[in-house]
Amino acid sequence: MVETIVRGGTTGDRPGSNYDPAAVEARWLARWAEDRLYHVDDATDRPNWFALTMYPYPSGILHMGHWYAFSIPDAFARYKRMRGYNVMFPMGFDAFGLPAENAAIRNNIHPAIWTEDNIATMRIQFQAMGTMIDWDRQVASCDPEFYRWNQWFFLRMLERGLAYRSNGAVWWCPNDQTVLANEQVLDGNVCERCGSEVIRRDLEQWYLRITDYAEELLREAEHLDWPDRVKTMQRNWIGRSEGARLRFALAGGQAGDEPLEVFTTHPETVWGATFMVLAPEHPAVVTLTSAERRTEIDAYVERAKNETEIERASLDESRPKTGVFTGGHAVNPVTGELIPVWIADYVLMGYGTGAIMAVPAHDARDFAFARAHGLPVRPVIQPDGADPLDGGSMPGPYLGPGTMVNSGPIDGLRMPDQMAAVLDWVECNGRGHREVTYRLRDWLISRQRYWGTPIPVIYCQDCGIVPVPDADLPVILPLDAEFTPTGQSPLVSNEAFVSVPCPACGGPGRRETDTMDTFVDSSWYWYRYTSPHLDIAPFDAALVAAWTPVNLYCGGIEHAILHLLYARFWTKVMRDLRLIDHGEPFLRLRNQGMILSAEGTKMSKSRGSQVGPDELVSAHGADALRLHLMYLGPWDQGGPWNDRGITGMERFIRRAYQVVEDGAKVTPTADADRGGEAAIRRLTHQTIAKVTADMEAYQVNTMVAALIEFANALFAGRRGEVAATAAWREAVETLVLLMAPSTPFVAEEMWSMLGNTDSVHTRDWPEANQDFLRVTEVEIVVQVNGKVRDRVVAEPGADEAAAVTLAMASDRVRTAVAGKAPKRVVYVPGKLVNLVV
Ligand code: ANZ
Ligand code: ZN
Repeated sequence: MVETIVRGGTTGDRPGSNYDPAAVEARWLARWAEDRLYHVDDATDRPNWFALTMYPYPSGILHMGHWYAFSIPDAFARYKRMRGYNVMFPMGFDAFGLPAENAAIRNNIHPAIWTEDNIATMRIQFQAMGTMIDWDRQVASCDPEFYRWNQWFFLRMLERGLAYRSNGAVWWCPNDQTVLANEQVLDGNVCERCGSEVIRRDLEQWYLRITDYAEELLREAEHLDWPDRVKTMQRNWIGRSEGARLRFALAGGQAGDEPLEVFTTHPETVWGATFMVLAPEHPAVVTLTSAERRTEIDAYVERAKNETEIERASLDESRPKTGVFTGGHAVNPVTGELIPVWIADYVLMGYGTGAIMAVPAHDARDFAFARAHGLPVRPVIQPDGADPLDGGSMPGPYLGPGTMVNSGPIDGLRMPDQMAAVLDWVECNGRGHREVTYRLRDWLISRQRYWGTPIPVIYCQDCGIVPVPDADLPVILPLDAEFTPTGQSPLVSNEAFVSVPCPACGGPGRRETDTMDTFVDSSWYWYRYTSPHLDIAPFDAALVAAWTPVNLYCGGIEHAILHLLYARFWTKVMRDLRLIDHGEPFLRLRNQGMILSAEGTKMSKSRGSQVGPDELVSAHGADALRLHLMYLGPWDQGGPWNDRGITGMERFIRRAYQVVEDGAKVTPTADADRGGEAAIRRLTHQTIAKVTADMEAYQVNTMVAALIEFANALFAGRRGEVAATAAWREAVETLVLLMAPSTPFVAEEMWSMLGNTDSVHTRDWPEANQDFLRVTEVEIVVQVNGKVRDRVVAEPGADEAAAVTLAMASDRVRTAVAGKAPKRVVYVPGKLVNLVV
């Protein structure tokens, strides 16, 4: 794209030597604050645009990853502002949670003070980064004015049965001494917070009924402009399965025994169900177990408890299929046969009904189990054109399509095509009913830790669980707690907090001492930016209507499931509470990749591979670092860190600065054509078009490349004749405008050097004029008898006659034609002319 505008520009001193990044940045920081340049009004004559970036946890330091995650979305937000939108780019702090508490314990300082100090430091760092954050809108989740609304939402959910208390097996992190939600357990058994191996414990906990929204969460994700991999991860996490619930009566059971229910995705195979398997934790195990099998069963149950879900759910064929016969039997509901009931760890209590009908002929794990324990295998789906399957000798299960056999009334049906007929048969004959099952579990929100939102309920001996009345909110987290982890909430020992009268009867009550998962805070925090200090509601409905849903949400892929799923759930609940009118919070999501250490590993403080931005900023300026991060590669991919490129970015800025410095000295003469004008105009408008398209596509690396090319071309021509034209002036101004989102400080400086008294950040984005983009000449290859002889320059629309005339004007063509008249002419318009002589 680079064109040589004018030859003969002189270089002179070191380019841009008057540029002093530290002075420029300090000057404009002060000036912007004075002018309240980043203050956002709620209503202007411009359309609102909500640019949100996942709020950080107040660690106290903005490291390179933060710069990557925030400065680039800041450039998008600035770009949108210049495109005519009233842009809000707010910031807050995810201030509750274990990291603050753990750090506070380590440093022997109260989490509240630690957090507050860190927020103050980080605000300054955010400003130094050159972000257009409106700090008047800051929220911090540990602030009672914020978390009281967590409590208020919780009470609304409690009223609607969306919050409930339940006993069950939960994940416990022995290191953090708290329970975790399923989503916070990675790879089946690792604590998302600290990396320790988690264990199962039976505890009574608070849950939110996210499963009520499973179908909607699944369906509506399809329409979002989100990266596909995030949508896929959510789809898999929700894990929808269609099938049937079937009932198996217990054999010889006393009257009143509940039948065993199973969830199956293959109800057609019920004629082939030759045994059943229960999860070891299944409540029916106790009733079914015969006296002589009790010891063995108990031992197995005990053993299974200490296995992780991931081990148990493993599809690995080589994993031994252990299990124990209970001694009890059930009745196959279609054959009437008695079939043995086993327990085995590969059946999970948390999925379906915790019991399965085993069809070894058509299921891999059931097959392995049957072979290991000598149980019968009965094929019921026959593959086309093969010998009839034989249960005794088949080497493995048959999982493909085929025709039903040995299956009474459904014999002959084609599978899977006629599944609907099977389901109809099951329902009409009272054997069960259609069912959809999800892997998604309800969200466990109670935590036995200090630094979080108190759950606003009071336990009373007479009244049970009593919600704290709205008027008594917030339930303030006492600051005088002993917060060392003990496995119980530290609030338990805080008598003043715990002992309160029951709001219903006035008798003695005890407060809930668990706190909420901090993912509650991040499930709705962005709504609060619209009215951060409102004290009569979580947010102002009219302002929320004016600003949400969020137009662009940026953040890390690591939140693909946890935060983004919870946030979608919360939004749907708020819609059902009629607080908002939409059910999806983030219309467009973009994930940045991760900046890795130079070796390509995750940057880690402990391994010393973390690189801080401070030295680079003081050596090259914040603008150069912003550019460097943009230029590292595609933003959504990230990559290994290197700082080699940053000097190149600084050089680019200095050249641009020099171009502006020189340009500012020239008063453009009217519009005498100095030859280079058309070319400079074209380059200017080509660059506008390219940078605009890249910004729209969030392709910052190629955008920076286009800026560099443009600046280089202007630098080369800056002291030539064309530099005195109006076209040149436009080019220089355009360069500054196009740089404004990426390098906000130096762009502002250069803008003022050009004699402007307003801020470049309030200017309109330049528009590419198609007239200047038009190609004014084309090169036509001239062949004589198919052999290339020359190239000629023509007007873009040149016809055959014009092309031949131009061709014949060439000496080399005339020599090749040797005076003969062409017999035939082949002309590819604008590209090639072949003279056949
Ligand atoms: C009989 C059957 C026959 C099955 C067959 C499969 C193939 P997805 O697709 O993941 O939903 N299952 C049900 N509940 C289970 C549990 N709690 N633990 C372990 N396995 C369980 O899987 C559904 C299938 O997984 C169900 O369908 C059941 O086995 C098994 F030829 O039932 B099937
Ligand atoms: Zn009471």
